[in-house]
Amino acid sequence: MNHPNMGGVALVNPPAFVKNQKLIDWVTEIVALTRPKQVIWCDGSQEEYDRLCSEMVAAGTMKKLNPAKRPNSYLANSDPSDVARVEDRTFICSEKAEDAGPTNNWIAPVEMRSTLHGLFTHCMEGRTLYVVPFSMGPLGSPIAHIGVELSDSPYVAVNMRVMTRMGKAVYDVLGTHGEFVPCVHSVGAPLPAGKKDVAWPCNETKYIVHFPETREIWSYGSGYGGNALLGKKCFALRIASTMGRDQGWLAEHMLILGVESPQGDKHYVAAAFPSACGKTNFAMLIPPASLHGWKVTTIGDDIAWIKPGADGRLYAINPEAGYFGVAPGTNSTTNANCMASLTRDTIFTNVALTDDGDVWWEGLSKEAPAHLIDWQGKDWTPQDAQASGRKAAHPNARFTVAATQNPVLDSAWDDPAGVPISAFIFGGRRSTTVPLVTEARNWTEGVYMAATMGSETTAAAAGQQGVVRRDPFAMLPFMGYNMSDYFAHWLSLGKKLDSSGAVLPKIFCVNWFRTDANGKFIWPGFGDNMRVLKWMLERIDHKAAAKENIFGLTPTFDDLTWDGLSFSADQYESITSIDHQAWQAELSLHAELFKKLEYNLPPELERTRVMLANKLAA
Ligand code: SAT
Ligand code: MN
Repeated sequence: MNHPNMGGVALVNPPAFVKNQKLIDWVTEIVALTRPKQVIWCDGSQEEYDRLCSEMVAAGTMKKLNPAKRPNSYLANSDPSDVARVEDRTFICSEKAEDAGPTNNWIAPVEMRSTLHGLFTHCMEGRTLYVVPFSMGPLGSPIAHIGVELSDSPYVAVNMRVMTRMGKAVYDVLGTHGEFVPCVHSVGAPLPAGKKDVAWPCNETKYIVHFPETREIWSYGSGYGGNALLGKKCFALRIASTMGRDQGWLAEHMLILGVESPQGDKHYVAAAFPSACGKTNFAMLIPPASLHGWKVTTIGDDIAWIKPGADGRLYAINPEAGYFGVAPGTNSTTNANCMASLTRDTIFTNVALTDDGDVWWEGLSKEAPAHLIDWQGKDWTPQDAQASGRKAAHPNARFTVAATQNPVLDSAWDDPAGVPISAFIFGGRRSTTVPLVTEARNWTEGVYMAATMGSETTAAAAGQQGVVRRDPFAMLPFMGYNMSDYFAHWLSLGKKLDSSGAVLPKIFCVNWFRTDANGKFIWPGFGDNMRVLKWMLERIDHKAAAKENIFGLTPTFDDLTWDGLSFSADQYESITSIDHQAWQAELSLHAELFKKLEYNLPPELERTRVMLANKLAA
């Protein structure tokens, strides 16, 4: 093979502001392995962002949208084979298989290192290696952690600038001896001299690899989302969860929102839902006009890092600085704050292009435009769609946008100390069985609810959609260690806080997604979820009633506020009823899960299951 760099390896050339020798040595080593044609040390400036975007426009990776419609915004279309996270290609390579546990793919580190060595050898040939320094969390905050991603994808570099605190200031925080999590990413598409590039390079072979003990991330073959923006799921969840286990904190797949009552009482809650179940919408919720005076503000929409404070309360930060949200279904009714965030300076991926140079996706407007270029670059009309069912936007199409563009961003979103959490909410997408809302009677019961959560799969991950799978804590695809050890970590944190005399956050379980006989959602959701949130806050402040049921505490119809919504007691019954047969089946699925997670499963959880089964049988 003819390597353009055969005669010599590209110059690493660190700029003067990079003073961390370990970083320079590591970049030198990866450059020698992957053989890029050049190295660019990103400074995170607007000038750099604009330049990389222009280069991608010239290369056909992105289109610039009409500046009169959507200033400084771009549309990228990925390869049709590279549109979502690849869970079956995601690996946790701990020394021992049992430390990855039965929910993760495990390969021994020595074996994986040798595979990666083969894959990464000369894999960046003909491409630029971008050094992308980023901070997860406010720069210099004691809760924040630094990562450096080496990527041959300019799309990754610009997305990381939006999604994290990225750039020169990170090198300053790193100083000469600061620690960082090394993240190596390649699209796996070397470009030997004379070979023409494609718009979205990637490789059929994909590996998303984590070494939890040495805190390293290696990603190969994909340029999309969580596979490639390594600060997000790979670092902020999989690696950070293991850091949290070792250091006594939590890294969770949770949005964080602030909610203020008309009297000015403010609480923060953190809510876990699987991917593409509406976390971004919930985090930016606009309360119905009939509930005037209630206000919701956003801290984060996807990930929370949570640490016990000196006062015994749990404090949360959003380690990210932007949103990588699902576009389809987003509109000014479902999420007006989101729509307001997307008016400029946004990167869209896999949505459709309108004839006047703007974007469109299913659900943006009732009527689709008469003609579009779909996410695969093909002509699209509503008539074609009707005949073939072909979508204009991919169901996992995304927007990347800075948090600072969110009109309801909470004033404490960037506070290095974090915000105190009053409640945790866990929710899955279940068309049957699980009621609208249940409050756990105690911490253990709450952990049980979270651990046994099920959800119907979505387009956020490659694979079959709409099948119920157990997704404990909405962390199934994001756990960096053994799931049972993680349950134990939650239980022991609760015990520790409780014995310190602290008031533990309440735990609730919700389901917005029950459907009627025609498969239509019964609960209006979106802004009306405020009705449930309001009840939760009143529970926290001892102002609302609840009724004991088999699984926990639930509001009766009269405990919720119905002003401005016509929703009957019968409808309420249809989303809160407990079907004994369905729950017997549900509990046997919990038993199946516990069987799978038997190794190190905390005995409290099985005890709770037996207690619930007995109540159900009584
Ligand atoms: O692709 S991402 O992992 O970033 C989005 C998601 O699945 O939540
Ligand atoms: Mn997510």
